[in-house]
Amino acid sequence: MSRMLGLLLLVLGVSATWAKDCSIPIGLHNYAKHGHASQSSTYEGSAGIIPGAELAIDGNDDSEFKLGSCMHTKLDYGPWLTIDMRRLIIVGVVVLTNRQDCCRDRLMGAQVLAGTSPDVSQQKSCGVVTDVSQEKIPICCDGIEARFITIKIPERWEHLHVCEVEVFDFIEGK
Ligand SMILES: [Ca+2]
Repeated sequence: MSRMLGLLLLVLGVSATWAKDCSIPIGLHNYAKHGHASQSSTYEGSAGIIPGAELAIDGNDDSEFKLGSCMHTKLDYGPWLTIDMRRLIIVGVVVLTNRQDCCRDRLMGAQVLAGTSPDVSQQKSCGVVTDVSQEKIPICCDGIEARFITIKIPERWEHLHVCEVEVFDFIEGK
């Protein structure tokens, strides 16, 4: 292999790595914050908190339930949260802030979907939550065109709770 070819492959390899970068963006516009959110049901809250879907996009990422910034469904089969960003974007990364005061394992296996239709069956999968060890969980969408983002726990009875969902667009070369 010539040195030039090796260098070219190295550059291509680095570019491919960048294209799959799912790190949490800093200082970019969060498209979820200006949207509308709905959820499969609303938990009959405690401490006077009604944990509606809007708390997932209120711009507040406090991760203790009692602080009133987390959405929370009832015990549903396949609970879901959908965010309408009210505009089409090319989605790069969706960042979930998981609840930290209790029950962080409930988010394991949650699917993050994105699409142009509010119909979840028409949305494409960005990825699945496989690690709940960190408060903030980035899921890479890698360029799916979408107006709607859904977080759904498939095929089990579960409470879904997320304290913030942030959606960032895809930056070519990042
Ligand atoms: Ca919140």
